[in-house]
Amino acid sequence: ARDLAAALAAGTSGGLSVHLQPVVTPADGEIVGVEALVRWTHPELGAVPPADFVPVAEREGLIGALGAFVWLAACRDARTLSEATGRSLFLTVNVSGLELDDPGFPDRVLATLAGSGWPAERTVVEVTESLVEAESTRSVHALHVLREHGLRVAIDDFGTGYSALSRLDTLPTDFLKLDNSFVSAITTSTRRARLLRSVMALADALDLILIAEGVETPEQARALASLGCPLAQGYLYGRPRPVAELVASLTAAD
Ligand code: G
Ligand code: G
Ligand code: MN
Ligand code: NA
Repeated sequence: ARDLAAALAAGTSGGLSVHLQPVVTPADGEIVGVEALVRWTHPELGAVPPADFVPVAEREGLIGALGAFVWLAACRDARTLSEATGRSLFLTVNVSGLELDDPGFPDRVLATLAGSGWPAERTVVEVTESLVEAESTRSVHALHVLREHGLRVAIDDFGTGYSALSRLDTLPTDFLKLDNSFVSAITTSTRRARLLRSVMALADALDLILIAEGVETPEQARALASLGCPLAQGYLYGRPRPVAELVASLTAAD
């Protein structure tokens, strides 16, 4: 925890960084957006997964500082990538429940967007339903405020035990991100493929855009494309990488 506090105080030189993973249209693999994913390389431990240090940041009251670092780096890197590729990409940023519940959160995000010149209209806040405390009207209010300013909201990890259909009705939402674990079996199970078709119908009915996560094989990509899944993400299209690497690979391909 002390190391994380020091790293946050030092920012990039403390081993923290943000990687970007492409979000694509599955039929052609064209990049249309990126998800920002935080990374921390500890001087002795090496790479520490966010699943390990994000909870520590939450417990130690460091989540605000971590979020501030991520938002600034993500906006800056997304702008670099958009300018280098000439594409009008969107950016999604993961937000923890505690961060969202902080009364200053919407204003801080809006200030970061304004300061970095990254448009609110191309910004998506990723939340997991479980983290938007059912009783926290403040968290829900924060999402409404951000949407009034042009941002959009994605429900992350949809299809896992943490998501509830009832919340789809009450949360202000624009995207559904279908969890990795759900996509893995679509080509080997007809029932799973049918289930996916139903989830797509559900998304359509609620005017939500579906993003299938964890696409690793061409077969999965074909299955998603043939079902008309609008957006996808996964190692097949690109791993989370530093912006410089992504710029290099995207501009070399043109
Ligand atoms: O990239 P992956 O292992 O590496 O991410 C693991 C988990 O960490 C995911 O559930 C993701 O939502 C979360 N995560 C990644 N980056 C961030 C971030 O910047 N902020 C928060 N709060 N969570 C993040
Ligand atoms: O924010 P979220 O909980 O959705 O985090 C997504 C996680 O999935 C991150 O840890 C990211 O690095 C990881 N990931 C992204 N693409 C793939 C993939 O194709 N396969 C697997 N197994 N994991 C992936
Ligand atoms: Mn996510
Ligand atoms: Na997910």
